[in-house]
Amino acid sequence: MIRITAMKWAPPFAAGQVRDHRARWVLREVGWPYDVRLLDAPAMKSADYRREQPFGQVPVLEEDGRPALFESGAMVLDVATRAGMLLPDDAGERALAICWVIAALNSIEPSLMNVAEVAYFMKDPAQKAARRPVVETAACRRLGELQDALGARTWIVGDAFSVADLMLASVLKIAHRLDLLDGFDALQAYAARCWARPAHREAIAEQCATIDAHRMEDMHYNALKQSRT
Ligand SMILES: N[C@@H](CCC(=O)N[C@@H](CS)C(=O)NCC(=O)O)C(=O)O
Repeated sequence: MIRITAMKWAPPFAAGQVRDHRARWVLREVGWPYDVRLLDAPAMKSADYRREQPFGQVPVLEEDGRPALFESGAMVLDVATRAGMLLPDDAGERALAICWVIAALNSIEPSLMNVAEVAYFMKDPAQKAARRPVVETAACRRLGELQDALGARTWIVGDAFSVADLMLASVLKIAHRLDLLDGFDALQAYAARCWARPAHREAIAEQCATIDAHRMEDMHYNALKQSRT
């Protein structure tokens, strides 16, 4: 049985966005059952867990007899490849779909995370006001470039939903939560198409139900702070 690792709780801005939704989504797309292991903060930063996830983060995807995978992009590609689903049949298109998974994570997500960092974590109002327009301009440039690349197509590569669409739509959730998709009508329609898939809706509902069932105290952040002092 496949097991993925997630956090017991996440703050409201992250509910439905924590990256284990990518593993849940792809597994539901291909119809493979899985268990979920829930961790608190000290467990995520423990030496034992770091042997599976060197950065002390979620998600991890484990299966008997295979090494634990610790990058959501790797999980999505691994599951799709092994299932023989969610990747175009044509070799060239398949290579391009993989290219778009990497682009989502490497060329688009970082610019959106820069905005998220300001919106959710920067405390000083003056610093926040000065930085937000800078990072927002850069992020919107990337979104515009993605929209141009998508053009009038339904899916980013080929004529069917693929892992490339899954990962792009996952990354676009960050932009949506930050109200950055306003004005990008084609991207919004594209993302909505992907988010409407039953596998995505179920994955998000499952993650949110876990978060709702826990409280911040269940993460034991204080115990982690104390162990670091
Ligand atoms: N590149 C990694 C990023 C994983 C990541 O950022 N995980 C976040 C949750 S979405 C996390 O574990 N944050 C808690 C922490 O860093 O302590 C992936 O795509 O799997």
